Amino acid sequence: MAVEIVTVPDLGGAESVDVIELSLAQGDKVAIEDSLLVLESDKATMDVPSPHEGTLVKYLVADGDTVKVGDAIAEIETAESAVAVDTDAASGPAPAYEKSPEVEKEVEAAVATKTVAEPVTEPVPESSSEQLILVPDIGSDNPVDVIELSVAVGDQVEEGDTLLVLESDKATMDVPSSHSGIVIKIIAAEGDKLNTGSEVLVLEISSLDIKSADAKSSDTKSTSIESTEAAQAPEPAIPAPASAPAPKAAPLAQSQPATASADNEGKASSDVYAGPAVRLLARELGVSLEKVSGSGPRGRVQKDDVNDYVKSALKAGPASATGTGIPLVPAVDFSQFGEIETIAMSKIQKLTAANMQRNWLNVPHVTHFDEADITDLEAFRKSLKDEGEKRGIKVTPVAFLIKGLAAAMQAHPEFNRSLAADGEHFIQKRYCNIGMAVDTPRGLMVPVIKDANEKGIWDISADIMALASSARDGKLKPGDMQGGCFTVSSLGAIGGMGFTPIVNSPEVGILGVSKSQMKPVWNGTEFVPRLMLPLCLSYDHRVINGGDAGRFMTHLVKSLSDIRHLSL
Ligand code: CAO
Repeated sequence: MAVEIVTVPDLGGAESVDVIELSLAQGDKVAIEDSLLVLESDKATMDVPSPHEGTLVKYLVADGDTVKVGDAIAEIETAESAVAVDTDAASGPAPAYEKSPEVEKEVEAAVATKTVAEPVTEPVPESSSEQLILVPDIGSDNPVDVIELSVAVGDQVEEGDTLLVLESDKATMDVPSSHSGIVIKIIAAEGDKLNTGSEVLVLEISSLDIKSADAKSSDTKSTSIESTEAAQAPEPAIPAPASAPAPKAAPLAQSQPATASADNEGKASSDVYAGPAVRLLARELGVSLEKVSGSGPRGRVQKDDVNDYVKSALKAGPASATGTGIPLVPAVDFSQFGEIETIAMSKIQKLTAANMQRNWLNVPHVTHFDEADITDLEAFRKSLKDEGEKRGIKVTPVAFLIKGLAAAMQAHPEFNRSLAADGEHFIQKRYCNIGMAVDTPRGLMVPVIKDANEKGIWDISADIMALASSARDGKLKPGDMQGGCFTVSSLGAIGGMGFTPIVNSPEVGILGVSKSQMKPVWNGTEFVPRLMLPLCLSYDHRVINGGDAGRFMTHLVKSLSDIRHLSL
């Protein structure tokens, strides 16, 4: 083993530059050409590639330091046999230069001045010609993948603008335009494999552009290494680690995390001021760079900015993490319309809000409506009043609903399932616990009646009373609210004709119950007054089909209409 000192390579004329990014951490494995750090002068940024393969022992500089050619920047532990590569631009991997927006402006200004000073003294006839753009020398015979097309037909491109991004198994590179003009035809497509000399696209260029490009080319060669190199050769970026192919993540662009950028909004990704290493990271994470706020000098997007963007996108919840692209509701200052008071939500209200949103967004709901004739059930329930008083138990219609639900779930086991987290299996439950929504002053709570299928009306009624009272007194234990298979939400004592309850996922169904009413019902020969109970069954359509729901509801309605079925 040996320790090699890496020094600052030729800076293309710059005397001293700032260290603006340390790309690795102490102890990281380094391959030849991996970016070690990013330097920035007042004209350009560049990645410094490693000339050695090994392990990063330590950096000898820190973020923000100013360094010059030959300064020691890092120690790399290498195997004795490892071959060192000279970082000098002539023989080693070229540092990846990237023009800052200021440099681009300077170059444009220089070209404009030149154009006015020299060729435009003679009027140039306005004509246009087509220019076929080819892939420049990519330094290898192996084809490389087109991973990003940065322009579209009709776009006006300036010389040096990125046309497309190529990726080999070792590196990504931006292919800049060698001319200014309008894109009239795109030949290469994303996913294509291209070689040096492959056709990329066709530009329509005016004679003015040709002249100015020529003038710029001859002039800037001597004055600005960065700009001419960038315009005429592909811009090598940070080499991708050999073992880590760039995964194509789903774009996070639709989400709106807290760090959504104001300064880069509306720009094309290729116009955002960022280095090749950062572009690679953004591509790997599926982040659109124009959404990221740059915290570096002059708004340069850094790796940390991309990582922070992803963290904040994940923190923003399902709308961002799942890429649903749901636009946020704008904040409104209601005080402009009248007097207001801001009231803090209770913990339960906040939890309920989060659960409802999660379930509403994740579960494809359908609600099935029906009515049960509970005239006889109600007569029977009332007949239990005296005995109930002796037992200290009040029997309400909800006890029969829970009993009926448990029986229907036994007969239709698909209602006692959950979708497995992998989305490819059902979990069939052999137990039958039924949750009951309870309206409390602090918010909605759902205690669970355990083994409802094994209990009679008295036991279920006793459970309802005990759990509802604990919920209202804030005395429920965590275990009282766990293990539910299905939920019942009764608004019968309050009113209403029907509603669409939200499935309490990962349960697959919820039964909403509204207020029973006497209605005239046709019995085949005449209308008779019957007590009808409105039932609303919401179900997860990934697990339950409409036919299943219809059969389940019919079973439930039948057993509530004639409770003798519950004893079968
Ligand atoms: N139709 C007509 N009357 C009904 C009824 C119905 N569907 N269900 C219950 N009732 C009547 C009962 O007959 C009883 O009246 P009597 O005292 O005259 O017999 C009275 O309402 C009992 O109401 P209750 O609320 O005290 O008891 P319950 O067993 O009916 O309900 C519970 C218990 C915990 C479900 C209920 O109190 C509750 O909190 N419901 C709200 C659920 C909720 O908020 N759901 C929405 C969730 S999503 O936002």
